[in-house]
Amino acid sequence: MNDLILHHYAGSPFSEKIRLILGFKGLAWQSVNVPVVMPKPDVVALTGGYRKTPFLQIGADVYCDTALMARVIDQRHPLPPLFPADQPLAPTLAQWADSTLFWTVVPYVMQPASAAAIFNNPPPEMMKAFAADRGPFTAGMTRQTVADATVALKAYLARLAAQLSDGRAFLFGTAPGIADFSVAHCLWFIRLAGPMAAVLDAHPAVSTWLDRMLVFGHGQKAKLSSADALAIAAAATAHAPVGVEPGLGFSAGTAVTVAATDYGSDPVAGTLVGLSADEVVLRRNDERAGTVHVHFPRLGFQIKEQR
Ligand SMILES: N[C@@H](CCC(=O)N[C@@H](CS)C(=O)NCC(=O)O)C(=O)O
Repeated sequence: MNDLILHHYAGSPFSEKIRLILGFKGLAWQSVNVPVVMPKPDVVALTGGYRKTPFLQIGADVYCDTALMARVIDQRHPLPPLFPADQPLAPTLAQWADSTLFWTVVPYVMQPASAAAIFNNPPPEMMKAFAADRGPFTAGMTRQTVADATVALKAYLARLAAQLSDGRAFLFGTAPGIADFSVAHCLWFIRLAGPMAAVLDAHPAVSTWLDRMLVFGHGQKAKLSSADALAIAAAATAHAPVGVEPGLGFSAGTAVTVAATDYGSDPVAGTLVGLSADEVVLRRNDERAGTVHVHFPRLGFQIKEQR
């Protein structure tokens, strides 16, 4: 059994991004189901307060944000490559998809007709609880109206169709890369949206490309309880090697907080043990999870000294 533990839930687009990457790599992994709304006590025990979905656990190392998780999976399982050398701009297109495209798809998909399909005709209290949870989660963000999002989505789909119009199999050519997975999870979410999914029909090349992406599947998953995942962290005797590189503004051993700069910005407090251009790593102790190293991408996260 692989030591990769994905904490996720079925309806989460960013989780689908990682599930498809695990399928692309043909990996076996352990699957912990997390709650869709707060409270999430077993999540917070591992992450220290980061509540976004998904996150990846390997022993007592916890990796937050799919941008970092994708790199970690690719480093441990390099073939087939997720970051082909001939796709230097793919991570930047992925970053656009994970932010702009995702936050265009969300308001489009959360219209009443499609929300009913996604949540399987939810009772009104459930939608109220969901809205009450996500309000503070995205406080401070300017959310697109449905009218804005519909226009933008159509423009983006037309651009994607133009990119695929020479008959290429994937966005940057014959092999898929990180950009394909980041765009795919957004469009997968539209596919769940019942009648509103018809927006994809205008672009058969995009639909065919999405089918090609979804064929990668999810690899081999085995269920794991969150209690067992916590026990695995507590029993681990080592962490992935890390170090604080000089010249990046912070020294090893400093008490810091790390928080996402876009939304879901709950700060995680700990001792700085790792820092590079790619990641920031905190050591923290939890009663149940033991000594955990929590890893974040450096891009899109703010580090502050604790006062
Ligand atoms: N930048 C993050 C975004 C993750 C994200 O926004 N996930 C959504 C679910 S798809 C989320 O956290 N929703 C709130 C929640 O699950 O509590 C990543 O790449 O992992």
